[in-house]
Amino acid sequence: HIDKYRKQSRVWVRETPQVYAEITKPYIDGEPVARLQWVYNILDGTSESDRVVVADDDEENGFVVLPDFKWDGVALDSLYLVVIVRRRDIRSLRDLGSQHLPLLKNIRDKVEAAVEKTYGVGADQLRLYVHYQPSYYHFHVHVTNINFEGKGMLAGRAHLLDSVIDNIENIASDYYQKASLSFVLGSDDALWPLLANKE
Ligand code: M7G
Repeated sequence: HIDKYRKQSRVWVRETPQVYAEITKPYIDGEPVARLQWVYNILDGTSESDRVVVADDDEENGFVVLPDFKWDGVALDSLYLVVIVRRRDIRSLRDLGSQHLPLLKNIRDKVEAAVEKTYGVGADQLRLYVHYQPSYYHFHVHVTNINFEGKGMLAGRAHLLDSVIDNIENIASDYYQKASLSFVLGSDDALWPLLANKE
């Protein structure tokens, strides 16, 4: 976490589907499963079970919502929750297709309703988005108050859940397999030696 905010060299990377297939995907597939242990502990209920805001137990379309580490749990203006999906086969935005629309819409509908009920913050006060690249390759959605502004929502990293749903539903079901996705890469990132200064 500290590494992320340290001064480091940064480059803009445009990841074509070919670069994803040849470089990024093999890297993701080779990541040690142990990096996701904290996620599995939350899904199994062995950690943070007392902090769960709302959970849906459906194996395909279910998820667990809890306060993100980045939130103090008190100041609603900086409300920050993380939605972790139950299924373990979606590594990132790149894997999403029309078969996941029920999951994505389920998250949008139920999380908005639960946040209103639990915190009194309405759906029109929330920003729901996913990161590409994320730090952890198990699909999750960030939920923040629109008044909260942080590096995590900069263009080139944050993809709005509304737009993700719309792109898949109305543009192409394989939108995220065909798109070139651009992001900033830092020299401390594990992908740096693989993706920086290519071409
Ligand atoms: P990300 O987009 O993969 O990476 O989001 P980022 O950290 O660069 O934004 C993962 C999110 O999960 C971040 O918002 C983290 O703060 C949050 N997070 C990470 N861990 C290890 C935990 C945890 O153990 N518990 C909770 N509640 N949140 C975590």
